[in-house]
Parts: sequence; structure tokens; C-alpha cells
Amino acid sequence: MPLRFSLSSLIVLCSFTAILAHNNEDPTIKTMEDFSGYPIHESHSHLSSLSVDAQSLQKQIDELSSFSDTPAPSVTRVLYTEKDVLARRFIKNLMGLSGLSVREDAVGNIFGRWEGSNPELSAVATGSHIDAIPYSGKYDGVVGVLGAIEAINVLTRSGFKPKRSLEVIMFTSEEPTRFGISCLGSRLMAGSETLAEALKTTVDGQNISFLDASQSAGYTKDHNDISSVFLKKGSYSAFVELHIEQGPLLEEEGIPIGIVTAIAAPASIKVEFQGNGGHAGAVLMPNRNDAGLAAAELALAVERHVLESGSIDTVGTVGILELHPGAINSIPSKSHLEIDTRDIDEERRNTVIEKIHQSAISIARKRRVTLSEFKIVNQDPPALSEKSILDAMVASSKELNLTHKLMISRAYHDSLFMARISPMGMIFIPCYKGYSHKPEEYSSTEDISNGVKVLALTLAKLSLQ
Ligand code: HGY
Ligand code: MN
Ligand code: MN
Repeated sequence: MPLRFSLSSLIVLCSFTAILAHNNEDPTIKTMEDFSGYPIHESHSHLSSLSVDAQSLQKQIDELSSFSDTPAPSVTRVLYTEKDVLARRFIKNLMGLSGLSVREDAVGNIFGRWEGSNPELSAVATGSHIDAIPYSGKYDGVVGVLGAIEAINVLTRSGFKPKRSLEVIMFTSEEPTRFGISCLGSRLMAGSETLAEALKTTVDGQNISFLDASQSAGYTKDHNDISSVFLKKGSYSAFVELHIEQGPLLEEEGIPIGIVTAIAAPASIKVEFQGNGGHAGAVLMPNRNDAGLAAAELALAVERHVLESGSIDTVGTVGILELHPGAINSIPSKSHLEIDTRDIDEERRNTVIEKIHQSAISIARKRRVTLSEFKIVNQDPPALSEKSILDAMVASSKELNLTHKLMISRAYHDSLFMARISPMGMIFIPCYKGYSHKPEEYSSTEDISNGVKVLALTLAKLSLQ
């Protein structure tokens, strides 16, 4: 019986313990020593006056956004395309300049490592993604990769010496754009056998196989290599991701730091209807079985079932709706929809999926079309942040005199899957009007610098534990 839980009750528990934890801390705490309880050299004690090179970080963000298949200010950077490969090279170069030793796995997850003084201990990891959905912005994911590299620079400049190694990860393909699979790299790292199997036969919209695309970008062409990406539970002692909020709360409340207590449960479904199609003028209405109208009715059913849940935390989107043959004077003979539905309560989300499935079946019957595909691509549980990492993030925000807010993430992230193999935490920074997945996405250099400082201090604390 899979573990099912309502996140809202767990969030209260988690937040409560986190609040309890940091209320017991001494507010006069000033140096790392007070936090980590480890004797650290004088040279580390000024860690709380961390300096971020905000100018060069912004320059890097702007330069990275130029590797795009759509004109500025939009960014489109899809897995294993030429622009993705150029962007990967840019990231690997920056990792090298920061003194990190760089390696890549079979599908292109990139790791930059700063060896700690005690190689026996599992490393502390941080990172995010740089792929970008069509016509999106330049901060989603990027802040967590370039910001992580800058956090390493901040620590190096401050004279910090890690005990646990620190590792920056750039995950391959967090977005589902090319192969319809979200968090492909981190899902594999978390050991998804189902995904490893599926990738042997998966093709993109141009019928290019995953393995051919992977090989064209310089990665594996052999499906036997895919499971080499799997990491064991405990591979890292902690994973922390810095990310823009992709929501309006922090900006509205004027709070610079979000401490994520949990990540909502995402699911995606692919649906196809087939009918006879025919001539838009000659086929009279009673004789039609219009696959396009079936799709339209199902899209409205998605909205209805989501609203029926009675919770503002349930969301549903039909982001892809394609009609074949796509001619004004031809009745659609085929329609293809892709549905994204999420909730912080896994059970409630699964009820919506079931209702959508029932509606697809009844609409097909009523409109005399065939429901030729109803495929749940992913139906993931939510993930909870680890209390010890929450404490480190809250302590770091306090030490830097940055107010913070405990909150959930309605967007999914690689952290959702890293939580399956490592204790996880996320740091949010505000973004303009909460905009994301659109060219107007924006975070100020000040907000990004604050996030990098909290990340750097949190990594330092976790590295010394
Ligand atoms: O869709 C998401 O939640 C993420 O931004 N890819
Ligand atoms: Mn995204
Ligand atoms: Mn993202």
C-alpha cells in the first residue's frame, strides 16, 4: 500500500518543529562556531560577512541566456540540442574556473566537486537545471546552478575549508519538453528502473530516439549505460537547491528568503482521441465523430474536476492540445492532449486523475470517438524537506539578518527526486510578480545575492556536520 499522506498536516508538523528548533537558538549567535559546534579556525569566523560577486553572476546569467533557440528576452533551451550543448560547455568551464573537478554521467548530469578534508564522509550537494521550456525566462533553474558555483566562490574567497566535500550538480533535463519526462536526470539518479527501461524506446516529436539524441550531445548511445546513472541512498549527506519562487508570495510580503518545507505532488497524462475526420463542408453534424471536440470537452472536464476538489492547492493545466490534420476545412480525425495536475495532497490529486480518466471514457463513448491513449506519464508523491537542513537554512538566514518564510513549492524541482536518495532542502528567492515559464521572469541581483549567501552559509554548516 503506497505511503499516502496529506502534505498540509505534515507541513504544519514540519514547520512547527522547524519553528521550535530555531526559537531555541540563541539570537545573539554571530559566528559559525556557535552554529556548528565544531571548533573552526579564526579564518572562518567572518563567514557571515560573505561577499557575492553580483556583477559577474548577472553577466553569467545574461550570457547563458544567449544560448537559446528563440530571440531574447525569451529563452528556449531543450535537452541535447546544439544550444543545450553550448550551455553545458559554458557551465563546465565556470565549474573549472572555480577550482571544481568536473565529471559527467552517462546522460549528462554534470558534477563539479570541491574535495573536503574528510573523504570518508558523504558529500553535501547543491544544484539545479539550465534547460528552459519554449519561450520561457532566464532565471528558472539557472539561479540554482550559477548561484551554486558562485556560492563555492564565496566560500573559497572567505577562506572556508570544507570537511565534507561540496558538489555542484547541473541536472540533465528538468523540463519535460523534449521527451515528455520531467526531471529526467534526477529521476534516473534516484534510481527509476521504469524510466531507464522507457528510455530504451522513447522518441521525441521528430521521432528521434533518446539514445540517438544523447549520443549527438556526446553522451551514451548504449541503453545498458543508463542504469549507471543510479545513485545509492546516502550518496549525499544533504542536497540543497536554490531556486526562484515561481510564485508571488515572497515579493508580495517583502520577504527575501523562502525556506521550502515540502514540494507538491506532480502528475502528467497523455491522451489521444481518434475519429473519422472528413470534409468540413460535406459531413453533416449528426454524422460526425469529431476528435477535436472530444479534446475540448476533456480540457473543460479537467478544469471542472480540479475545482471540484474544493482545495485551492489542487491545480490542473492542459498545456498541449494538438489537432490532426490541423486544417480549417477538415474535421479533426485525431487529437492529442497533455495534462499536468498537481496538489500538495497526493490522495486528492489521485482522485482528480481518476475523474479525468472516467471523463475521457464517457466523452469518447458520447462522441463515438476512440480513446486511443490514456497514459499516466508520471504520478509522483510529494517530498518533505529534512529538518536538519531546514534548521541550517533558517540559521543561515538569521545569521545574515535576512527574514525568511516557511513555504511549500507548488512547482516541482530536481529536489523532489534528490529527496529519495538524500536529505533535501530548498531556498527560494522572490521573482517579479511570481512570473516564470515566460520571458518576463526576473529576479533582482540583490535577491539573487541574498539567496547565494544563504546557500553558501548553509553548505558550509552542512559540510562541517
Ligand atoms: O513545471 C515545473 O514545476 C518546473 O518548473 N519544471
Ligand atoms: Mn521550470
Ligand atoms: Mn526549475
